[in-house]
Amino acid sequence: MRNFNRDTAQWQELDRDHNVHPFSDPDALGKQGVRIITRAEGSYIWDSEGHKILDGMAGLWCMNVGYGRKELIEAAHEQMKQLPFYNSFFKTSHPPQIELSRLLSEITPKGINHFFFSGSGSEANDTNIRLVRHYWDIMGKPEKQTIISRHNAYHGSTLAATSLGGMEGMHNMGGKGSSLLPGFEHIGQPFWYLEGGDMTPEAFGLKRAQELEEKILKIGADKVAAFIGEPIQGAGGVIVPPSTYWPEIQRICKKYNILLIADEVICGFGRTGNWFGSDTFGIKPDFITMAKGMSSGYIPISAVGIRDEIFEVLNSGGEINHGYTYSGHPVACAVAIANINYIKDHNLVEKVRTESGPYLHAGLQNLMENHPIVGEIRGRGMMAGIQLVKDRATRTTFSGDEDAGTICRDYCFKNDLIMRAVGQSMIISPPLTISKSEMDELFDKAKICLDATAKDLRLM
Ligand code: PXG
Repeated sequence: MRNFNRDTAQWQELDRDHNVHPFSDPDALGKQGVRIITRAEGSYIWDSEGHKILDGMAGLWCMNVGYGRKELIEAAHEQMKQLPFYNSFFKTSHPPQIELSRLLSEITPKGINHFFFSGSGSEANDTNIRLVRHYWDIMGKPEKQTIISRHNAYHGSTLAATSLGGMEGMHNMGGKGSSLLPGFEHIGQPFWYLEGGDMTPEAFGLKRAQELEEKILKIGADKVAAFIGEPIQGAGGVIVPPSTYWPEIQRICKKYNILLIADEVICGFGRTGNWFGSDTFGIKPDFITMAKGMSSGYIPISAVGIRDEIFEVLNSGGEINHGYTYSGHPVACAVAIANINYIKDHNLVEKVRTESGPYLHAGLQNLMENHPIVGEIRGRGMMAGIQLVKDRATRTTFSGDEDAGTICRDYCFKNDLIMRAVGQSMIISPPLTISKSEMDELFDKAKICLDATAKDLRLM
């Protein structure tokens, strides 16, 4: 075992001196000092001070099979010995990539049988943008360029994926709108709890879906290439659309000849209780984006899955001028295969659907029933959001100095629980392998943190 022999203070100092962190204020973080994570096993991580922390976020929504699985580790080791790298550019391929594509075609939604590999969710979404436009060009409609997404959507951090996403703070980095490329439009998100007002969830779901139709008519269907959405918005706050939403989106895409991209980076690989969130919501996508749970985060890999009818067109269109050095990296493919086989061999998808998912949601629901600042529990399978509210009856959230999300997140830190705050929601997305007793621990710790938050805000 490697021994990086330093203490916490030394790590923090070196980190401050040399590391620039994603989505962080470097000065504030440097002053505060980062937490150093040194090892992990199953559903737990350990920090450099020896704290054992329950990882309620599965790393970053990705550690689907849990930490320390020897099947994945050995797959990487064996593949590194046999063929640590070869590209798939120049009329070559290799067994791990071919086997992984075959395996993916078995588990992805029906009709998705071709895959283009890359290293991250952002790169996969860039691939989607390029392939979608290429498709319309081959179809003789090169003016179909615009891609419609949702406000508050997260689809990655490359320039194109930032534009595809709907996060204003990201669009405005570098100056107002300077990180928003032309050719991207956004409609409202189907977030009933905060934005639905007096409407029923069903009526609101329809209304938000129909914003797509309004946008298409405004731009002109002959200019719109695709719509992209996550089956459940993850980073946006675990936003589960009302039941009316996806069927209406599907109808509109079909009516106006718009391609549908399902971003499954978080929802994929069992998290919602099916292999893909598209299965959970009856979505029939033309493209799907996958990453994270594809290798349970053990190694970077992502892919775009392409529907047969679409691939037939791409297949007839000459050269695809797109690719990354690490497209189909053999070690990453070998780990992804071991990961998918682990999920299959341990029946994790079915367990999430019938056992662990219902257990998680029942436990959280129970927590909510007796808690003044919990307004809603949402999610599916191993994905949940706890909406913090000031007043449950009127669905009024905290604002200004009363930042319940940050307060609660800080209590989670102190109580050795990882729960992420998105605005005024607490997010839970544990490994699919989390046991019932570990979930009980999660409920107990969450209650301590919620109680402390409510007391700070004088609501308990
Ligand atoms: N699509 C979705 C739906 C994602 O959640 C990406 C694309 C981009 O993937 P890469 O591999 O390029 O990061 C993501 C990533 C958070 C958080 O704090 C979420 C993500 C990334 C970083 C932070 O919730 N999701």
